[in-house]
Amino acid sequence: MLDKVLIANRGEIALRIQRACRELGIKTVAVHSTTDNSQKHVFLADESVCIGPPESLKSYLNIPSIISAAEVTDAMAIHPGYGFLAENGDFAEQVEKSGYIFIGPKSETINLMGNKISAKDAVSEVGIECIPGSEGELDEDVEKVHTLADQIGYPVLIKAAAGGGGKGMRVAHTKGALQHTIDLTKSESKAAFGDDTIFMEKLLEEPRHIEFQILADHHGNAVCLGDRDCSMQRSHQKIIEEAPAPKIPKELRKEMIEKCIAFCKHIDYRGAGTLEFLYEDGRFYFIEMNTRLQVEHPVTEMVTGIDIVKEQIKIAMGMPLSFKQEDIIEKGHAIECRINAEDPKTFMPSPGKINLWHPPGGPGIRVDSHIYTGYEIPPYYDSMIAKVIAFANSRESAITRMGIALCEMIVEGIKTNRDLQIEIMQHNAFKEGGTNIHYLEKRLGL
Ligand code: MV4
Repeated sequence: MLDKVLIANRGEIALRIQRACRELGIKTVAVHSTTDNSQKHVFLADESVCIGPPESLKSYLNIPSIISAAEVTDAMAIHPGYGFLAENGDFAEQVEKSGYIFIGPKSETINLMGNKISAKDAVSEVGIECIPGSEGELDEDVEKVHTLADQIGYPVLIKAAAGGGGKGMRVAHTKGALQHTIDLTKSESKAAFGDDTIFMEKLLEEPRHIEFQILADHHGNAVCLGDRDCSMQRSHQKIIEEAPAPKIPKELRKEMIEKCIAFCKHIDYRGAGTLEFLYEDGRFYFIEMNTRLQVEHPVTEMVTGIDIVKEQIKIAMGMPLSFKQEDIIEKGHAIECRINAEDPKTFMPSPGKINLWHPPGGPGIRVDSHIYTGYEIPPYYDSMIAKVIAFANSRESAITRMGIALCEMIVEGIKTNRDLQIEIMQHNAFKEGGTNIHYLEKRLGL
């Protein structure tokens, strides 16, 4: 039995993980930077440890400091949340080598999926389709590269193997631009990740971003909790997610669910994970896998009734999944709006003191947030301050509920993207469902 978990994160997700621990009767250790000593989850934790100064590199990314905190508090396991060290294979390895349970997959799995080339190779083995492109690493031979690009057809994308989430990626529209694009992507990747391995893909021009949530235990069981549509984004920051993804043919969806499960079994995956796809012209193409809990996990929880964070912890304890694929009953529709402390025009972060906070409520409304009246948003971290989730029987009703919730929400003292979210709930294209990844930027005239 796990009796104490250290939560190596901050903000809403630290609070979310803490609540899951409580339900399981597990004690919690909060770790925090000096500036975060007044975080809600720190107040509520059984124990807390300051792990360093405000800068993430010196606190939430400081591996020795976090492992020391586990030692002094005698924690048994570490939950990394999302961001920070959640997909750092070295961290997972050091946690396990130090004698603690890492609540997540094996470090080898994190590394396998961290490299976008090995990830594509791995999913291909179970028949998951990838975007046409180079077979693995891009050839050194200029002639061969040009021939390949001609075969694929311009525009092509040059991606860094070590990249992901929009980092280390460039488009070449013509043969003339190709070599320069390759050189640039290589040098940027070397600087950012210490690795200049790149690959080529055909550019999909108007895809949707759809992902599948999976859970797998240590006993060879794997399930898929369905899909989410995360196409509403700007600058690679998702702002709205929903489950299930609208307008996907039923049979195709079922086939994808089966393939995702087969993949988890194939690589002996354990824990929670997400397979990300681009969806265009009725086909799914794998792009990457996230080996962690995601920001948008609540929409899947609302439509399946499954607590993904509790399941993660139970899996880490070695417990088998308590349900089978056929036990999962998806019901209704859920939408999540991310509320960010940012300037609505420039999208620059807007840190500062929250003078008043009234979260919305009522049937079908869930608010995951760590803020409170009087809380001061520090300038050092992500600007997301709340997630408003609306659940209803139909997508249409969920949109209506979300609109009402956003209107009744009060955040004073800082600027937020609330009005933008309200506006999107009223857009006809959003109401219609199935907008692509460029919709928001086009709509904003960017
Ligand atoms: C692509 C693509 C179009 N064609 N690959 C961006 C982040 C990383 N996960 C992969 N990304 C993309 N890969 C091909 N071959 C377009 C994107 C992309 C994107 C993907 C998902 C969500 C938002 C996006 C925003 C811009 C570009």
